[in-house]
Amino acid sequence: MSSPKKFDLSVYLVTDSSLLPPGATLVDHVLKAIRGGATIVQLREKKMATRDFIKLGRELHEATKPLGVPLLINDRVDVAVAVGCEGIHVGWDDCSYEDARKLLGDDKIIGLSVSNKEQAEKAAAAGCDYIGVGPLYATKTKPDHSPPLGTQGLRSLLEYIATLPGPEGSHWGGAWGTKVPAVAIGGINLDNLHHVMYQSVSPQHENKKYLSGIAVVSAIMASPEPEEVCKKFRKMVDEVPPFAVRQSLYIELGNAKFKSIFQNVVINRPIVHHITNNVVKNFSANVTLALGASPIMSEDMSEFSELAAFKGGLVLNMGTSTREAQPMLLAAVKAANAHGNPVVFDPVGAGATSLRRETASMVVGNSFCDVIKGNEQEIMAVYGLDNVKQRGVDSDPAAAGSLEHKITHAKALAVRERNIVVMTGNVDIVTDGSNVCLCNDGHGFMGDVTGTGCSLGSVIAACLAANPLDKFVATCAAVCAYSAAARVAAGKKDVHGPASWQVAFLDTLYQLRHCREDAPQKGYPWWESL
Ligand code: 3NM
Ligand code: MG
Repeated sequence: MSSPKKFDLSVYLVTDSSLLPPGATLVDHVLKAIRGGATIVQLREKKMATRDFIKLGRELHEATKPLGVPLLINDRVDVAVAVGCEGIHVGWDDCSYEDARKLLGDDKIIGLSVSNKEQAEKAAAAGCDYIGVGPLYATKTKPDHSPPLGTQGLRSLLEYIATLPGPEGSHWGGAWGTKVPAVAIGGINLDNLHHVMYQSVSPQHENKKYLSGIAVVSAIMASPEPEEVCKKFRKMVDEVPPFAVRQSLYIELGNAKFKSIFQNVVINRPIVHHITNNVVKNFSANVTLALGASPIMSEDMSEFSELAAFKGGLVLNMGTSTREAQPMLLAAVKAANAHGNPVVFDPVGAGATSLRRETASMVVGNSFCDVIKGNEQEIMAVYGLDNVKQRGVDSDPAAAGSLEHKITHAKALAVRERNIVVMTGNVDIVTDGSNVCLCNDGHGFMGDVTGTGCSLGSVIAACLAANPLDKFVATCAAVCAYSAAARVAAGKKDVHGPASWQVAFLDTLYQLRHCREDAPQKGYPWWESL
């Protein structure tokens, strides 16, 4: 029986000498990577003659051994035996785990690749020392790779792995799945590392399985600065990502708290960067201004990073988006993520066309969205259910389920994404996966004025940006106050239809900013109806 081994998978460097920048040599490059923080190295040379492979392995092992960084060999047990290094990594066309164990003995590290449930089961039955799960994203580094898992596929595979007991009587004690160290591999770079680590686990899920680290080829091997890159990888693997601001420990709802959320908008005047559809740009900008926040509409990638450096938030609404715009949308979210600015994603019509599905899945799969806001059909489309029915961008009432059914779906998406989901409808649902806040219907005029649904995204983004430690409450306050303002506006005496209501609605939202603790309640009656 093999025993548990001590090794650190935080930054797992897999080599590929064909990617080295001009003038670099493999051993020197790997040493620089180790100096930067690479914790384990796999020598992966697919095209090298056996004798050269062994020679290179020996040379590399001489360098890594004194540093205490394990060296593993890809595919080739014979090379590992000759080199005398710490272990191997094998896939399903290579030497089997059992044969490799026989050849290497109990002390060596043996890792297996896992890309699906079936391989996970086999790896569990073998009780291997660690697993490499991938490919996470499509990657040119491994031309023959299986279909990419994406963060969602990775998460569900990890959750499945967590349920696998492992071999009977082994040192894993029937808990191989929760204990076995796992790294993700495939297309991982400094740009996506944070959300890969953060979203690979759903904290509320009972079969929790965390990644121990990430495995990287090109982002390190092709870099002219392997030490710098590894330093960043090492730091980022352990840190809490900038977008993952903690929720305060207790959740306080109620009028006083809600008022302070809006007061903070006026005090902080966050910049709300909008990438939104052409129909609602003007209205959304006015709604943002009414609250005391500062709207900016930009669709030029070259300024996203500068915009994200301001204290603010991002509204990403894919309403009239095009295929060509996809990289631009993603760049905006990435810039916001990198600065910790909250992102409100509005997957307008997500289930209606394949372009919209694709755009939504690209955004959700490659970035972190603090809030996903949509109607029931859109939320279900993002969740990936097959039976999503959508007519244009309006929900199909015939497909709508009970409130309980809606809450279940909204929660499931929030759990999966580790974020907040707002499902709009007759009753608006706000959930972070465990807490649920229900807000009553706004007013019928909302359906008669275009942009009222989309501009809720602006209000949420402004509230989140101004209240970063209270994301859930800020979202609840935004959603509740928005519908309350719609009702209050409809009751104003000069309101006779959608046009006059729209004007009164902006006025009512504007009044939210004057709502101070010490202000007389008279004149601000919507607070009483929250
Ligand atoms: N194995 P990069 S993906 C070696 O899915 C390897 O098992 C994979 O390279 C798997 O970091 C992969 O350059 C290549 O994308 C990863
Ligand atoms: Mg292999």
